[in-house]
Amino acid sequence: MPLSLRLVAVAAASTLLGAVVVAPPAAADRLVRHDPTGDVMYLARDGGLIDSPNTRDPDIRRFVVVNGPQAVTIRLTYDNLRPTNGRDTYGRIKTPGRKYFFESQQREDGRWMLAVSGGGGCRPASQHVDVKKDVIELRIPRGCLSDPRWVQVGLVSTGVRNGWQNFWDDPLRSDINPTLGDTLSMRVPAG
Ligand SMILES: [Ca+2]
Ligand SMILES: [Ca+2]
Repeated sequence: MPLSLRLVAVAAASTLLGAVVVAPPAAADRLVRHDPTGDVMYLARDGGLIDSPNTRDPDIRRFVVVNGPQAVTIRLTYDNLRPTNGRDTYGRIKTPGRKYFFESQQREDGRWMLAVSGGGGCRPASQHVDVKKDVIELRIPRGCLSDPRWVQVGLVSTGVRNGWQNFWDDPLRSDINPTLGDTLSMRVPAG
């Protein structure tokens, strides 16, 4: 399915007046992508792929990128963000001049870690995890990304079992590409 900028169109029709109200489009500095649930795939060690629709923990259902005035924010809404024995979400951010890599990990001890590389270190990057809302939000200050005019973001969410990233979901595809980061979003311009 091709990517598209989110167009917020809320129409309301009155049974009395027959009026239709359409909200203005969403801000141009963001990408909102809805991904199906039940599209997790199992990646076997021999490279084989098998549908795994009942594996919920790495299943992303909404993917938002905001190229905001202070930071680039990546907001991921999962189908079920309950604690697991291992979860790893990683990908890359492409800007006009560089590529950066990031990894958000829930370790076996339950702690959440975020690492951003490729920019000479990025300690101010942070993440907020809201398990009740099934949301992980990564916030990467613009200074870490050389104040990008636009960004493209690609990532995969994986469920880890026995030290192996068995279960995969890519919020930009209904299948997966086992080659990390090959699926990039469209450009999201700075707001
Ligand atoms: Ca999904
Ligand atoms: Ca998907």
